[in-house]
Amino acid sequence: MTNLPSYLAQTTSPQVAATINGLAVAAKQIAHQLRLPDIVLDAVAGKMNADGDTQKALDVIADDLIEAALRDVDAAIYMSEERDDAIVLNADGRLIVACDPLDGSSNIGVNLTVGTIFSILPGGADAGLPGGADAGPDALLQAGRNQLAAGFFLYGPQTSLILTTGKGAVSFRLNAENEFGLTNGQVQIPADAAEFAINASNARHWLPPVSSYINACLAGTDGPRKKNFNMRWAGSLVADAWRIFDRGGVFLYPRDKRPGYEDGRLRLVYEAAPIAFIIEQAGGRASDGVEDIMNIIPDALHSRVPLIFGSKSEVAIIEDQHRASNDQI
Ligand code: FDP
Repeated sequence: MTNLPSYLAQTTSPQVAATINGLAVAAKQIAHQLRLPDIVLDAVAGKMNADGDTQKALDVIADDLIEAALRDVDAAIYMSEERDDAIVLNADGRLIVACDPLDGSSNIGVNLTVGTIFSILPGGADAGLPGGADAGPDALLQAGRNQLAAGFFLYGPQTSLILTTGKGAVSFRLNAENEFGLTNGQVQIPADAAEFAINASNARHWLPPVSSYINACLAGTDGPRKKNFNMRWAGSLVADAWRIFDRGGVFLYPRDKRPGYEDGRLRLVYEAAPIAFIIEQAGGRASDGVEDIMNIIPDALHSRVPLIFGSKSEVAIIEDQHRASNDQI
């Protein structure tokens, strides 16, 4: 069976391969930490992260393990949900790595699936950008379209990885030899779907394009879509995304009328952009309702963005609702 290092050797540069192999080492350590028999899963670290979320002890452990793994490879800069600012790892490094070290961690106390999302961007002279300690906003705040690779590790009943190096999307599973082995052929998202994922408790705050899309789904065979839809919401982006990669569907975390949710909840650099790259490579789409997520240049490291992704035809219908609405996002 093809393992992760041999897949990477065939599909990407030695620097990107070494970085993903380094992240895989950190992911195995994180998976191990999560399974320690005496771990208190929802222990709080006592701090707020850059986004104002309460940091769990495991958020900090995951972040530290990733930083340590990246120091061993050719990464120039590390950006993390758990840190206010980017940190320079290697002044001569050529890559920028952005991570959500433990996505879904507000679910961790109830033993639900969490994961590590990563995005690898060009940095340093190779990209015609100032690297290392001189990296400025132009180097750090790049559109997702510039990504060299992206993926996420899933810590669920199995430890898995879904990955793109720009040559399609593939998945791996941690096997009995503690190696990530390639599972299937290319991951392909079905173009059509009849399953949606949204936090429906926010329905009263939604804007018209989202309300009309969801209402049409809820109306089932009696409504304009003339088919029944199922709903699933894990509340952990990585778990919801994995399901969509596996069997199709659409995910929405839209902007809404609540103060602080004008741009939704999810972060562009280390959540939406990497998911968008994998989705596109798997034949799906990711949009903020109007614009392709991959084309959006972040204003800041922790910028939020409305995120709608999944099966192509459903994302197209939601974009049509936005175009038809006077309440553009
Ligand atoms: P979490 O804060 O637990 O890390 O990344 C943010 C996130 O979870 C996503 O994984 C998840 O989809 C979303 O928040 C859930 O937000 P709501 O609680 O507002 O539904």
